[in-house]
Amino acid sequence: MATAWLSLGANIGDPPAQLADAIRRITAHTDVALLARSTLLITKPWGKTDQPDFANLAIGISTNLDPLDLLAYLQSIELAMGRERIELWGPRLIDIDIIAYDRLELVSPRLTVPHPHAHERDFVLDPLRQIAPGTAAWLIARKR
Ligand code: A4P
Ligand code: MG
Repeated sequence: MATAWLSLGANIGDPPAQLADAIRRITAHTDVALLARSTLLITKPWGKTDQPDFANLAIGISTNLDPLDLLAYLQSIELAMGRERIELWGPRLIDIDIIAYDRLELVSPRLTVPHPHAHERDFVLDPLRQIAPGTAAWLIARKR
């Protein structure tokens, strides 16, 4: 069993409802169990600033899926929920990123963990600190 930390975000449609729906879908998998869930935070857009505020939260899961199978499962949920990839860092119905998968360090064409921007994004770190302060500290320390 691995522990994975996921960051969820949305800024169009009904963000709180979409985040709740995404968590339901993620934990519906027989190989995924919910360990922890942060509160929902309203955050200013990072990267591309001329777009609506985001709703963000973090969850921790325990899973038997390997990292690439987990990514594929999360992407299938994004697609099922109507996510369209229009613009980098642009508005989205739902975005699900793998922030960390145990202490694995992996750079591959489809997946990089820890997430390459996690350590510099408060919208990722603030919710994560609520449920996994050690992992949040590790993300920052490994970039020093
Ligand atoms: N990929 C590689 N590593 C990972 C990982 N650890 N987790 C690949 C998830 N995906 C990973 O992502 C592009 C590709 O990254 C995927 O196909 C996957 O193979 P994407 O979700 O398709 O594209 P994207 O989300 O538009 O781009 P990107 O760079 O992932 O955007 P981000 O980084 O997700 O940023 N501001 C606030 N306040 N809150 C937000 O939630 N989100 C973004 C999006 C920008 N600004 C924000 C927020
Ligand atoms: Mg993404």
